[in-house]
Amino acid sequence: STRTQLPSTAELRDLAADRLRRCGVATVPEGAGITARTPITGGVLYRLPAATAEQTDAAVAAAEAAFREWRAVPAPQRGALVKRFGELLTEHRDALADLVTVEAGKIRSEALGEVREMTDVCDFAVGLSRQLYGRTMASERPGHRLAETWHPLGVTGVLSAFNFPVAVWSWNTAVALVCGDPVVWKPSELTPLTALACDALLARAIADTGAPAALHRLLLGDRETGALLADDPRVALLSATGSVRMGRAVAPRVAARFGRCLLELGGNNAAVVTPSADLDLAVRGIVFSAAGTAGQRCTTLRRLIVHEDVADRLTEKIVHAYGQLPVGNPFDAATLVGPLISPAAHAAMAKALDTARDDGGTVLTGGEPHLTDQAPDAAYVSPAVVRMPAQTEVVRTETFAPVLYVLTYRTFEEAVALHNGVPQGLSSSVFTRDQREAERFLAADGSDCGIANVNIGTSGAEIGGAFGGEKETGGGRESGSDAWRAYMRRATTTVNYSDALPLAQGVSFLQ
Ligand code: UN1
Repeated sequence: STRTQLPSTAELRDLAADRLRRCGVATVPEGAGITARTPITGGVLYRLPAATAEQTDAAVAAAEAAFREWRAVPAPQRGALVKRFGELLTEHRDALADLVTVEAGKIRSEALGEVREMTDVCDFAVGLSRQLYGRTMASERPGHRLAETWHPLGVTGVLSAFNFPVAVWSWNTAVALVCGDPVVWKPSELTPLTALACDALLARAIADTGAPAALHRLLLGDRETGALLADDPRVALLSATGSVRMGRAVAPRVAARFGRCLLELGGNNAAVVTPSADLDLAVRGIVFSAAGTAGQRCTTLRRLIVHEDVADRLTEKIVHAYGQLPVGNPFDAATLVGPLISPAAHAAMAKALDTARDDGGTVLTGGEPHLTDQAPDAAYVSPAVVRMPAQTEVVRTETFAPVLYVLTYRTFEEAVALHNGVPQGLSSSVFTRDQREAERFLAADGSDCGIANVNIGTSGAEIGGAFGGEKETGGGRESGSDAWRAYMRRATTTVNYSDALPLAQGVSFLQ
């Protein structure tokens, strides 16, 4: 169904201006390089300046200078900054969530969830600030101590995507700051306003705690700004979230100077549904993961691999559930599917559906545009489910839109082979009540993804685990567990407290 009443671009601009002010952005800078639009109407909210090469250089230089100070501040004191930042995020939760809805088109509950993800990672990072543990190892030599210490790494560059305009930046930033690293952030060109709000809130936390002002620098820029950060040897770590294409452009440049990259690229996530699965529970998990966020999460469920005995029953239930999804104004409490980010995203979806049909697929539901009269520059569309005869090229490709391809299998081996038979390796699920199947899916020769779930969907991970994936997803891990290690350097230390000088490996020299 379609929600009919959309706010006007002018109303959304006023709302954005008010929420920006509340977050501490008194005036939005004016320029020509970056266009802030709202996907709710497709209209232009602001035109902002893009960072020049000189400004990018100055931002990195300032962050580098801040690093020299910050690395010597004890980690628990660094945690105090992140604690303050988390408080400010909680205070400004509603304003920030509104900006996420205006700029990324997320429904209210998901926008609030994204801000919650930010405060969660702040809590995590504050705890981490007292737990940046190294190991001590048993030395093979008498009177020797062998240990490792983790030190701050240096300036962390963050390139982030439109679909999680604030949370992914915060995973990187909260952890980098407690690890002793300043951050230079280039957000997506599509989401400059949420970035201004985050930058202002963090600047306030920095001022409130007396930390160096240049611990955070925001660069509103384009691909060229990203390339400058990739090439800059002062950027010790470049954490990049986005498309595989972006990763291919950035990673070799960082590698050429032996810099460190943390890549979080495309996903093509699948769920295997076995005959023993609780189908009603599976449907809820599947629909949230496939149609939630209008299919624009890197963890979105894009492929369903269903046992042939339950395929018809399951797809019928899914198609029924899709029929109940209200598409429309994301500020409307009843809406579950907001707009796609742009008409280009809609065009990519339509093209994928055409290709799927050419490949012998049947579109069971979805693909219809909505609200085209009211908002011709926006892209509202019903999420689609497509039954496919085989895992063709289009199924193996990540289209950043709500298209769920359904494939069937006969044996569990076949299901796992189909599951792993794509270039991406981010998130995965199995729905089953058979413990053997669940464990086989999680085993070394099961799912090849960085995230493997049982009886929940592929999206909506908690921040406590390490987030990321294998193959073309890029191999990086962010947020929880020991992902912090990517933001630090390890020093291995041997101390001789004896009056002898035994050499390792029993080597004898000048003895
Ligand atoms: C992303 O889409 O880039 O697991 C991140 C999830 C969220 C993060 C998604 N916690 O779906």
